Amino acid sequence: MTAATETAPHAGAAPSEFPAGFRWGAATAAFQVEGALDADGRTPSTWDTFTAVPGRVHGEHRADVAVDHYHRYREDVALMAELGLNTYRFSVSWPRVQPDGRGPANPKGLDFYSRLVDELLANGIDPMLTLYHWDHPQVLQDAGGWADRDMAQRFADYAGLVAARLGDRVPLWVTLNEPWCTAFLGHASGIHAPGVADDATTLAVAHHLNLAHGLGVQALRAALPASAQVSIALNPAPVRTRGTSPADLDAVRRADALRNRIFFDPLLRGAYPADLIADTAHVSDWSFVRDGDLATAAVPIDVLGVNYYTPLYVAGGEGPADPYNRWVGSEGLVHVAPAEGPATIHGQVDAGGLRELLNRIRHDYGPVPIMIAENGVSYPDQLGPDGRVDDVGRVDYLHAHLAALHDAITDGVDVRGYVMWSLIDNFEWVYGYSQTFGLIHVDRATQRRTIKNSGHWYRGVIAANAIPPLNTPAAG
Ligand code: GCO
Repeated sequence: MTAATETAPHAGAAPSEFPAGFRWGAATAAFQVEGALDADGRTPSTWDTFTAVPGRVHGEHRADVAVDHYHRYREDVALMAELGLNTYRFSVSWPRVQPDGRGPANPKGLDFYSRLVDELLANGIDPMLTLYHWDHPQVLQDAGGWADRDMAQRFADYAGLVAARLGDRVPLWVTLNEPWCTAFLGHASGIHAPGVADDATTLAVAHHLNLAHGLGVQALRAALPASAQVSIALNPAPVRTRGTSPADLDAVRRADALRNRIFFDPLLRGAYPADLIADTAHVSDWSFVRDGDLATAAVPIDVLGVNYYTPLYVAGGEGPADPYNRWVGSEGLVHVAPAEGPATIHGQVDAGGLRELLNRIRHDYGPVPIMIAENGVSYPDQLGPDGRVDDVGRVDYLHAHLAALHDAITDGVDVRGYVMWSLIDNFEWVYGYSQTFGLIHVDRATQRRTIKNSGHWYRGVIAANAIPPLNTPAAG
């Protein structure tokens, strides 16, 4: 992995301009914002089931209301327009559209997304539709879920139904959101739905997701106009070590294979990394990979979505069990907490890691166009007595990461847009509502929305298509 990690100073007097036509957006996900879990024919998802088990979610919070986006979407689109977004990334709830996980679509389920798309377009905002953001129908989980190869075809069929209804108006499509989380958090550590903890299953799930992505792209291409852009949103991370021993350096290689190359390589090169196969040979013989699968997984995409939060620090040797990173088949590999710098639930704040990551992708996988499909931070935001949310920490975070992104573009990386996570405070999975990532604050008791100072700052960036010098104080 190459590329500088320090962000070139943007302390000059001139703003740093982004390319013409650069996309500026914000993101949400169905289960995190919609609520209305039993409205209009929706059936339970695997996350409905997972979060219903006591002890799994902070404060026993539930997503049955979330931020009521299902009913308040017009108000939320108006706020997106006030922010000046030209792109809104949202996900479709599979069990809303296909309650039985197979068979014909539920018209009322699709109707909601059709209304949302029309509201976005009426406000000059391009829809960026994620087909799968972890909430597949429970009925499919009962049939084996992603551990079962058939799930890949179920996903492709579902993709075709959504594209048939919305493909005339949605220009940007994302097949899967963060398959690493589905595979490793959902099936290795088990701290995400469906709560499985089995190394061999994790590897099969990762492959079935890669296969599903490829079959999904084919289904989308069959239904969409040629102008549509198809992508996937991965959550890679720069992998680092502070150690110098051979074990430390080998820990970087192994963690990079399990976090990054297990998806980069099949999707962008049509093959799994040989070292990954070797490292995990005692866990699985990888016989779940069948002839033709990798050619399917590697079908061309138009854009690679990158969700970036933080680098990953590892070391060789033994260490405490790490609930977040279960290193499948890699005993003697430990995730270490970063020693310095401000840390959040996602780890160390490190804007230079974004530049490093994007240069690595370009260096190792070529000039694939990139969209930042998620980047953001949770801080404990408070509504002040003046009715404003002075989230200066989030402004600093966004400013530093946009400066790093600008540097990566200057380095030659083809970046087409930036989608901030998140538009609005929402249900943060096992953290419930305890973590707030939004540009928009939500009063949980009243559902009242308030644009935070970071939202006002972001609106200025979008209007100028540029970031101010880093030494410019955030407007209060
Ligand atoms: C993820 C998911 C989002 C999270 C966000 C903040 O990256 O984990 O895509 O659903 O809410 O990243 O953790």
